[in-house]
Amino acid sequence: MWISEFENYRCLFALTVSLLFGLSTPAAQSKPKPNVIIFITDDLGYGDLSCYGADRIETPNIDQLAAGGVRFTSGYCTASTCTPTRFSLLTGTAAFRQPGTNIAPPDSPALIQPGTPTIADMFRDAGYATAAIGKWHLGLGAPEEGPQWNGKLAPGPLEIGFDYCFLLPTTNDRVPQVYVENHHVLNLDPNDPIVVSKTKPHPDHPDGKTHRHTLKMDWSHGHNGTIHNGISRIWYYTGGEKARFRDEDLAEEWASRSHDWMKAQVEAEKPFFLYLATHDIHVPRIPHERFQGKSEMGYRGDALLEMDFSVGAMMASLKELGIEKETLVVFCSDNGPVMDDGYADEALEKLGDHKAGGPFKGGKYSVYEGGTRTPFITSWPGTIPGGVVSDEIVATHDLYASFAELVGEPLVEDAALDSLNVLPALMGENGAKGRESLIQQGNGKVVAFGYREGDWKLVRYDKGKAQNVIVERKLGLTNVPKLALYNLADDPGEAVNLAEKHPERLQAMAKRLQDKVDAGRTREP
Ligand code: NG6
Ligand code: CA
Repeated sequence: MWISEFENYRCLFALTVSLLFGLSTPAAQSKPKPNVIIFITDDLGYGDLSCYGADRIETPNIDQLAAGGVRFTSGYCTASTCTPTRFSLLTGTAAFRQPGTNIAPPDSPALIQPGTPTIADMFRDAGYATAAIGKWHLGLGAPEEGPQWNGKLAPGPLEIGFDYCFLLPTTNDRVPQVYVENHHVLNLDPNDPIVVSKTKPHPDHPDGKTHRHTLKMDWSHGHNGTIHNGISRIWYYTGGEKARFRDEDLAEEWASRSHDWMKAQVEAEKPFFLYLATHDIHVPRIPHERFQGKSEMGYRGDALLEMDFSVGAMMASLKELGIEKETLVVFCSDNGPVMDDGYADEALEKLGDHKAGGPFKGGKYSVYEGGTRTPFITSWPGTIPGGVVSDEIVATHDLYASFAELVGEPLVEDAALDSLNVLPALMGENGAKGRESLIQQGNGKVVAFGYREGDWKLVRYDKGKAQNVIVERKLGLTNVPKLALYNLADDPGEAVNLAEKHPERLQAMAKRLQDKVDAGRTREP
C-alpha cells in the first residue's frame, strides 16, 4: 500500500541527502506508488454512458468516476477488435507489428510469449503486486501446443509479469465456459476432461443447429456450436461439467475476486496493479437476473447496467479498503459498439434513438472514429482534479509508457514500441498535451488503418470495403474509398470526404502512416 506520509518523509530524506552531498537519487525512489487499476470493458461505444451523453440509460457509478476525474473526448483503444487492443495495451506495441494477433480462436496459444516486456513486468519491477482478472482473449500455452485445458495452462499471464490471474480464457461466445485460476481450470474433475474442437466431436453432439429449439437465446450468425447454459457458442467442447460457470454470474465473480485480491495486497502493504477486464457488454449478453429487463434497451442495455454495477463494486472495494486516495483508476473499452454480433438479443430492435457510437461513424471492426474512440476516464481522488473534460488524444497503448513515468521505472530498450508518455494529460494537468498523431488498427481480415494528425483523419481500407459503417444496422460490408480524408473539427461523423479538395494532404498523410507502419515503432528510442 502507498503510505503517503512515509513517502513524504522518504522524499524529504532523499532531497536532504542529495542537497547535502550533491548526490542524485534514482527517480524511482522519489516517485509515489499509487495502486493502479485498468478497468477495461468490452465493445462499449462512445455514446453508451450517461456521462458521454446517453439519455436512454443511466450509468451513475461511471458518471461518478468521471465527475471525480478526467473524462476524455479523444480517448482511444488501439484497435477496433478485442485481441489487438489488449495485446497493445499490455505490450505497448501496436498489434499489427506481430502477425497472428487478430481475434484469437479458442485454441490460440499465448500471443504474448515470455520474454516480451509488458506493463505488468514494468509494475512488478517497480515493486508492485500484479493481477489480471476477467476476460483474457490473448491465448494460453506454448506456440506449438495451445491451451492444455486438462494440464498446466502455460505460458499465460503468470509468465508475462502477473503474480495472479483469474480468467475467462477466451471470450464468452467461444468455448469453453470455465474459469482459469493461475495455471489451471478451476474445479476441473480429472475424470471429466475438457476436449475443445473446431468440428463436431460426434454426429449426435447437440449444438445450436440441431437443438435450436432448446436455446434460451437464439444465434443470428455463427455461434451455433456446443450449447452451454442454453446458449450455443463458437466451436465445440465436451467435459468439464463441474468447472463450467453460468454466464449470469461473471460480473459478480470479477467483483469478489478482485476485492479479495486487493484486500490481500493492502494487508501485505504492497502497492498493486490490477488489470480488471469485464466481459460486459460483449455477446452473449446475459446479465445477472437482477439486471434482466431493467433497461429500456433489452439485454444490451441491461449489460450496460451490469457493467456500471461492476464499476460501483470496484469503487466500493476501494472505499472499504480505505485506499480511494491511493488508487489511480483508468476506465476504457477494447473497441467500439456493435449491435447484432451473432445472437438474437434484440440489441437492434430495442435501440430506439440511442446512439451507441455517439456522434461518430462506424463501430466495432471499423477504423472510422466509432471503432476506436471510446469512453476513457482517469480518476485518482485528491491527486487528479475532478470534473475535467480533456480533448487531448490518449490511447490504451500509452498506459505502459505513461505509468512507467508515474512510478519512475525506466522502459527497457525493446519495450512498448508505440507507447507514448502522456502522463500529464492522464493526470488532467492544465495545458498538458496528449498525442499529436495516432494510428487506429482495423479488423485483420480487411486491412485497414485510421490515422489521425490533430483534427485531420485519414481512412485507409485496402480492399475498398468496410464493415459496419452504420452501427445501427446489421453487420455487413460497405463499399468505401481506399483512401479518404476528413476534418474531425468540422465533421466528427466523417461524412464529407475531403480527398479531392486536399489531395496533397491526403498523400502526405498516407505516406507518413506507411512510414510509421514500416518503421517498426513510433516511440523514439
Ligand atoms: C467475431 C465473432 C463475434 C465476436 C468477435 C470478437 C462471428 C460470426 N463473429 O468473429 O461474435 O466474437 O469475433 O469480438 O463468429 S472481440 O470483441 O472479442 O474482438
Ligand atoms: Ca471487444
